[in-house]
Amino acid sequence: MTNVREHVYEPFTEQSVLVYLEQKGLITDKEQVTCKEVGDGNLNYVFIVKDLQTDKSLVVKQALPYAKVVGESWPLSLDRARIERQALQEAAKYVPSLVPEVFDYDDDFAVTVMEDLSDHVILRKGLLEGNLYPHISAHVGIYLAENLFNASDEALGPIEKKKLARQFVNPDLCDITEKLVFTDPYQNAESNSYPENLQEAVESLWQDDRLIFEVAKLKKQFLTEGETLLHGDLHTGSVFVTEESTKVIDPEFAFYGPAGFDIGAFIANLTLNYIAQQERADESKRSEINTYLLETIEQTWAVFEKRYRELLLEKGFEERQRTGQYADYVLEKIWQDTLGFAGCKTIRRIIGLAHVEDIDGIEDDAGRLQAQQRAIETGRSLIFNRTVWRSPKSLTAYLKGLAK
Ligand code: SR1
Ligand code: MG
Repeated sequence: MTNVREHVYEPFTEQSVLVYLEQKGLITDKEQVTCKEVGDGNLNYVFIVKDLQTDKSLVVKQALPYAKVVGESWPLSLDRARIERQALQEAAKYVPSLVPEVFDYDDDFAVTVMEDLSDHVILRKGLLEGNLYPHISAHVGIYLAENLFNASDEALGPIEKKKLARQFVNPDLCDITEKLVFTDPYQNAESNSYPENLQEAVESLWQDDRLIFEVAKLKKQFLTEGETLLHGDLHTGSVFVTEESTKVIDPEFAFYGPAGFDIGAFIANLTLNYIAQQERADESKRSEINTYLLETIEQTWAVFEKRYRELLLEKGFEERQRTGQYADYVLEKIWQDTLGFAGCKTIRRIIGLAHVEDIDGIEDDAGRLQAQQRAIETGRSLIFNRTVWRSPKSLTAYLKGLAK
């Protein structure tokens, strides 16, 4: 290939991405670089391009016009690349050290060129290898507080907030979440994916009218409550880590929604990891891992709550929003939503289309089934107890009861 047609989208190959980068002046000689497609996500291509002489590298992420995990039968708007890039740029205003730097982009090609984080590992993988990252709760707590506050009505005022919100209308990606998180796991849907030996537990969930009603309420919140700009898919696969550094990646699901959705997603994935570790971790390490995960859940909320309160009291748009009483009111709602959404996010990873390695990778059949059943039950408890469990201690006390 000698040329890439300007403004005409085409999915890149390891060869054509170099032609594109050369045309854009982002590399000087395509013969002097290596390129590898490494995307293992559900939706996009990710190329790592490395200059052989300087050893400098960058990432080229390109959206595909369909969901890679399903195939061309599930078309998806390419506009999500713009949304992801703008969400990264928004986050960089408040927490530049916690997101990858965007070097360049091209909306016609649905491409973002950004910092290569190959020296980091995906948090989910790191946790599954038994590694403990001491700064995760401090970093993710701050990421959540800064982003969720700074895009809200209380930070921006209603006019600027609406101007920002209209850039983040993301129907295709919201549709994925609406279906895969809030709808399909609660009915006999074609997209569901679970083992036969879970059929009884799944059917009992489908018959649980009280649960179905609570999830319908949470879905309505997701559909209608445009409180702030969300990451939209903040699981442990969307966080890159080293011992010292944390980078939150992949905000292609970004949209204006209820703040608790992001916090709930993160806590749900720590919860899934905790449940899985009871079956996976070496007995000699399990107690240390358990303590770490429970502390990380508690501390993520504590750091988020403290920083969010400070921001609201200091920068609230109206004087009456800069009071302890108002902060208590806002944070209580976010906490209840966090638990409810965490419950939905836990259940979807067992019954729905997209699973997590934490649970699916448990080798022992009986152990895996036990973890799947526990995850469903924990999800149910999170949803039902969202107004009863007043702090993370209630959740971690529940999880302690599942420890081996
Ligand atoms: C069709 S995409 C499946 C899932 O992958 C993403 O990470 C989101 O969680 C989505 O629901
Ligand atoms: Mg993703």
